[in-house]
Amino acid sequence: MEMPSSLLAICGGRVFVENAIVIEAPVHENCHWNIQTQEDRILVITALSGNLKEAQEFLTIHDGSGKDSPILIVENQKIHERSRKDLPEAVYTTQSTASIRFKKAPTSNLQLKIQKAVDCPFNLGGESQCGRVVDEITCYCATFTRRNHSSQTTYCYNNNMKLLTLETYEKEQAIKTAWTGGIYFWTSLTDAQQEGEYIWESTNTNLYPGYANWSRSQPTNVDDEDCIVFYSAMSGRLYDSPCSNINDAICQAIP
Ligand SMILES: *[C@@H]1O[C@H](CO)[C@@H](O)[C@H](O)[C@H]1NC(C)=O
Ligand SMILES: *[C@@H]1O[C@H](CO)[C@@H](O)[C@H](O)[C@H]1NC(C)=O
Ligand SMILES: [Ca+2]
Ligand SMILES: [Ca+2]
Repeated sequence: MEMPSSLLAICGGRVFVENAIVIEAPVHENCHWNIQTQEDRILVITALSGNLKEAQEFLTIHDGSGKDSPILIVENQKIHERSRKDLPEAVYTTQSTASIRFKKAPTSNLQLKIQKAVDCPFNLGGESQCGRVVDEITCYCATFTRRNHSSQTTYCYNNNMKLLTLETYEKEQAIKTAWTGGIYFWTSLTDAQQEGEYIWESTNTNLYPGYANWSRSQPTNVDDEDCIVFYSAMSGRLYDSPCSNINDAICQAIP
């Protein structure tokens, strides 16, 4: 992950957020920041040092950069049902721009971290659950309608997401913690192109030499098993399986 560039004690201005920036609270009053990220992404604001709720005494965060853009408040932020409970307090915009207006200079050290994030949908219907299950910038949705691998790929795509990738132990654990209980979820891992050459289709990356946590004696490739499910239980791991099997799935959106 790229280190956020830090804007030290500058009084306001225009900034484009490639991935993340850090704003140090200004020492002057009336500092005004206009912040923008990629058009189809949103912004998430957290406090690196200091407390975001208390910071509302010194500044207002606006959804958009217009003069009349509404003020965003920590308390009013929607919490996605499956989100991690240990994520920092955050404010999300609904669009790619935000503005921050300091009414007065904070009395103690305050650093705001502003990151590019993806929107997390609430409206996928009763058969699905979404949340910030890994970190504050990504979004994951589980669908509990069982479909074959290609239909689940399409389902994710139709909702502006992609089928799951599991590139690290930490991510695997976070997914497991969010949706435990022995559920088979389709992932985007497949060796359909060439037997034994596993590719995370959603990111077009080879499985090897990356993190690969197969269940014991998997992959087996009996009956042409070219799609991979993740068994979500505390001891759960990967199994290869026929692509025509029907399973639940997890979709992901990554900024
Ligand atoms: C694979 O997953 C199991 C079950 O969560 C875990 O105990 C094990 O440490 C993981 N393996 C690796 C190589 O991380
Ligand atoms: C997957 O399911 C869809 C919809 O039911 C069906 O049209 C398609 O043929 C299936 N594909 C495979 C590989 O089973
Ligand atoms: Ca195979
Ligand atoms: Ca198998």
